[in-house]
Amino acid sequence: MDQQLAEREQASQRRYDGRRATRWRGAAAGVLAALAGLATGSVTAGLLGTRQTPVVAIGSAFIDRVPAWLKDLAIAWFGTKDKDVLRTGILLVLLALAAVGGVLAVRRYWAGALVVVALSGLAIAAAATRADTGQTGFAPSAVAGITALLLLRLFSRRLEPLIDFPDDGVSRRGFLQLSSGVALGTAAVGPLGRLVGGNRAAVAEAREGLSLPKPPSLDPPPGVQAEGATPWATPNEDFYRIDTALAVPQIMPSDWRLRIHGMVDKELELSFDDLLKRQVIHKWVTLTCVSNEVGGDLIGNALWTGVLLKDLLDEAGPAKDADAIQSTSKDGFTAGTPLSTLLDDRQAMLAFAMNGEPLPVEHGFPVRIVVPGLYGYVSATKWLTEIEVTRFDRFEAYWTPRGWSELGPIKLSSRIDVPLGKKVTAGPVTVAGVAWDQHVGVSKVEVRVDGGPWQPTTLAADASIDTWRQWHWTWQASRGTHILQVRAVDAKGTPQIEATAPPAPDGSTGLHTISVKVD
Ligand SMILES: Nc1nc2c(c(=O)[nH]1)N[C@H]1C(S)=C(S)[C@@H](COP(=O)(O)O)O[C@H]1N2
Ligand SMILES: [Mo]
Repeated sequence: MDQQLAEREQASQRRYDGRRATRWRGAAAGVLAALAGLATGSVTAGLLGTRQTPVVAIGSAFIDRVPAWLKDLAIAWFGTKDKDVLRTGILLVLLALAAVGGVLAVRRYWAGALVVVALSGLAIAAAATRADTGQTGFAPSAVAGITALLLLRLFSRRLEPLIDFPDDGVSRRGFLQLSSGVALGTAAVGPLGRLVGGNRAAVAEAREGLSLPKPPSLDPPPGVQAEGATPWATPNEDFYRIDTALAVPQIMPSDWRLRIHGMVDKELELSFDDLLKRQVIHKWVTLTCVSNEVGGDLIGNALWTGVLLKDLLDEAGPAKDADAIQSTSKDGFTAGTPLSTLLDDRQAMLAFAMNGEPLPVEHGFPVRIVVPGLYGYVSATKWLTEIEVTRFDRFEAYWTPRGWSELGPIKLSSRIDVPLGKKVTAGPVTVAGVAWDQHVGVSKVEVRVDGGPWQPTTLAADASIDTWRQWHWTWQASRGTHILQVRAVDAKGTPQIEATAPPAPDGSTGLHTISVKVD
């Protein structure tokens, strides 16, 4: 009787020890499985070129949903570190829940697995419901979840025997081996990911973590949108992209340096933080590519945030006989820009944000040049690393020996956006579009039908002479196929060049002409 009791007592004591022994091991297993999952998730993000690591996905969803007052409070408390705090917070909560999942998984694998499925499901849902993540945004979180599930299974197999036999050396050693294996593997995955995926994930995360000075408003100025025309402000994801970079340069903001040198009194070297400490401006500027064909879409309008190049150049003190800068990108691209366009009132800038977001990596992250009035190839250097103050007779920029003009002021041009390729029925039809002559301005836009008389259109409000201007006109359309044409006049009264010219060497000319079938 007594012996039975003692045996039972012993057994229950052993189970108690077993539970204790497996509890902290289970928690460690959960944390290790989660860290390994986050690591494979990051590598997946790097390979796919998405910035949606699981933590970023959850963080972005959180930021989207959090009330404004809480955001303000976070910024008041943590300043520009608010996003670091948020990411650390999310990581800690994830790891704490993973620890709970690990403890549960020792005795009931499915219960721990449920925790993992719930957490990765949350991240997958967060990534999948965001507009800007593309098709692959969910994948890093899915890979993270699968990694964690598999590892948790291995861990729970090793830990199960310890419940009944807490002193079993073989099981203990097995757990230790598996833990150190997983820890080593996790530590190795990061550098491996950078090797195969470039620095993409790290740069994407750094970009996501930046808190930059925000423009007072992202809304277009009142009255600039003409009914039916292209959106006046071009969203970042729709902004045209032109560059010679086979692989987009990946620059960590913390590594970025800009050297301003050459024909100057004082050489300057700036870090990204140095730039942020300077006076910041926000300015709508319409960027245009010299390769844009008549009627083409290599043009976009964005709200740029950055610092005035004039301020920096004044500090460096250009020599009297300098007439140009040669700007250089991380990938070796160069542009030659007249010094005068950087020192006059047009507010040429070093931009680090676009439409209120850090520059997208493909648009020059972390810093690019924006000069109103000049085509991109002579001014808008992305992934900027160097500015040399010099003279045009001392260098040739990237495109000059390749058949393009040394100087590239944007040409006055106009475009019909509607009714392009749309079904049109006889009666009143809205005809609308854009016209641009950056840093000169547009004063008039006219359209004509079938070579008839030029008709005045209604111009939308002008935000500034550095942006495109929208126009619209109501056409009393009759049945049949018709030819529509548009032309603009600049703010000085000079009409658009009607003769057709190709983009090379200094920008296309000619009238945008479309054919419309009216039923
Ligand atoms: N580093 C780098 N910057 C560059 C280029 C390039 O090839 N490399 N192309 C220029 C050209 S031709 C244009 S039109 C603009 C386009 O800028 P976007 O891609 O942001 O629209 O970037 C300019 N900056
Ligand atoms: Mo361009």
